[in-house]
Amino acid sequence: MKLFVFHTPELTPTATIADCAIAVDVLRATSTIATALGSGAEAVQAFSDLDKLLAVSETWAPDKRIRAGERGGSQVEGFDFGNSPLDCTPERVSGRRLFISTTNGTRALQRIEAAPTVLAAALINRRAVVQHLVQQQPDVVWIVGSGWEGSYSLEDTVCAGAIAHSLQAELGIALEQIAGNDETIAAVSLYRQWQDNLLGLFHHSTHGKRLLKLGITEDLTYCSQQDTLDVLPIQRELGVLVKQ
Ligand code: 3SL
Repeated sequence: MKLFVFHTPELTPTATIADCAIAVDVLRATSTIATALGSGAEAVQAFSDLDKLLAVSETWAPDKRIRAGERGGSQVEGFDFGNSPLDCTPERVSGRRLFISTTNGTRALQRIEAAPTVLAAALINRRAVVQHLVQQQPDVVWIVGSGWEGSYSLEDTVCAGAIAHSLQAELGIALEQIAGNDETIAAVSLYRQWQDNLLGLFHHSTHGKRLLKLGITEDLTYCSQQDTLDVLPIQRELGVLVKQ
């Protein structure tokens, strides 16, 4: 198995595709997706375009759908949810489909949607993702950070590093044996430096600071936890993720 980390969708190769591609948007799209599925959502359908989301979700019964829209960290007017994982309680999402569009995370998912296996990872469900990789042993794995509008983000890179670090330990091999690019080594170094203070790292990150300015503090704490959710979001059909 070879693991490649790409910091943003824009830096992800276009001429090839991985056997397994993993989208990461720790703050907060993939944390929200994993939480919604853990709370019993029927599925999560991701869109980069808000109008498309509205048109597709319109064909669903209102009591079977939730529309989540985020831009710039804030909830889009007229949508049921923004992008807070804490909104995704069993009472609110169970048995419903979450139609979601966010600034960067849903774009990352769209960028890798052609891969034979597409997963969504965050720190909270890291173990479930690593277990899947250990069991399935795909040859080429991409971890694609969502970043922020084309820029690098610390929180997505540290999550990529958390996955690589744990995978290497589970397989009992040296990092150099699975690292496919320098970004993978750098991501693991970042994780090893911050693994005991991930919330502290979020306080240094541009997007963490953006969310804190908006008064979004509890989400940061929630998203900084590791391995708290045994949920593997996996793409079942284009753009539609279910819990495996
Ligand atoms: O960029 C994204 O996709 C979002 O996760 C950003 S936010 O955390 O909802 O502001």
